Amino acid sequence: RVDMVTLGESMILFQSYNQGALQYEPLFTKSLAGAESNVAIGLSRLGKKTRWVGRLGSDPFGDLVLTTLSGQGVDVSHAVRDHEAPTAVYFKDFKRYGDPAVYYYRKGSAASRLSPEMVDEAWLEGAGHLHVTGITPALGDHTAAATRKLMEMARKKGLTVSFDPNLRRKLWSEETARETLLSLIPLCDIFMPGDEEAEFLLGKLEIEAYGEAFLNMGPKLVAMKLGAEGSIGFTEKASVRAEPFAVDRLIDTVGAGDAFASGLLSVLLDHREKIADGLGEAALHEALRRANLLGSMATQFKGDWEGLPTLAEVHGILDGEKS
Ligand code: KDG
Repeated sequence: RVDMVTLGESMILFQSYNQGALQYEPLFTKSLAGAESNVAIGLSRLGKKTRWVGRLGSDPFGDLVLTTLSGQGVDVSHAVRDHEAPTAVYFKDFKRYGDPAVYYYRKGSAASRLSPEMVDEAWLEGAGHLHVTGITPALGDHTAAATRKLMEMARKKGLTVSFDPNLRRKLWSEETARETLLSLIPLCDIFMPGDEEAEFLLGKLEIEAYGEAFLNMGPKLVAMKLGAEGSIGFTEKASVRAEPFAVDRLIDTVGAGDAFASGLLSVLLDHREKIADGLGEAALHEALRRANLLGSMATQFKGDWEGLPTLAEVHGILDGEKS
């Protein structure tokens, strides 16, 4: 049994060793990145069985993606190797104040060649939940169509589906991004935008109005990330706010949203059958708190996922709070 399956592009990430300006840094560390595989790793550390599906080049970087993910307990048996296109790479630049800048080298990558005909029902075999992001549809019309097909397939097979818009402005035009992301919302049960993404999609509204508007599009649960304000969850029955966790040393914000998704799903997947009828307030609050905790932990370590906790660590922190 697989708790969650996800589809996306995973890349090799190069980060400057000294966290200096990219152009002058002589040393780089090499790791794995990719929003969806970040979520798979996060959930796996929290004790869930996860599967990552994606296309990789037949190159050493593709090998590294597979060995890293399987080392983190993620099932990669459905990953596909492309013999003509490479695994993508990307660089993080820590020079700027605030969020690191990212530079992608991913045009024409193996993952960007995903098309609807390649989508395979076997990817969902034995799985209860599918998680997708707005990054895969940003790679091209054919990857958008493939994402849509997999979401529809999952729903038909009775899986629950979560969708994080992960808006990456560098990858596509504003109009295509808005139109495509909005068109995928009705295909998910759990929608998890950030406040800036909500504004991008619907214009400036009160936070509560975003919740109502997204619920009206079809999802049963909307979990909104509010940055330093924590998060808020909406269902037909309730709206619940969860306080943020302090960030003592802000190092790297990239991956925080994926950490949030892992924390949230780690609780929601234990209540999967209740999502359709509206999850209770206590479970929703627990999911949001854990999501906030993971989001804050991710920002305090270099790398997208290296700072993510195990379930024992989460219990240690959250139980410590109560005593
Ligand atoms: O959410 C983190 C991702 O942005 C990062 O891992 C790289 O998947 C990535 C992307 O496309 O930006």
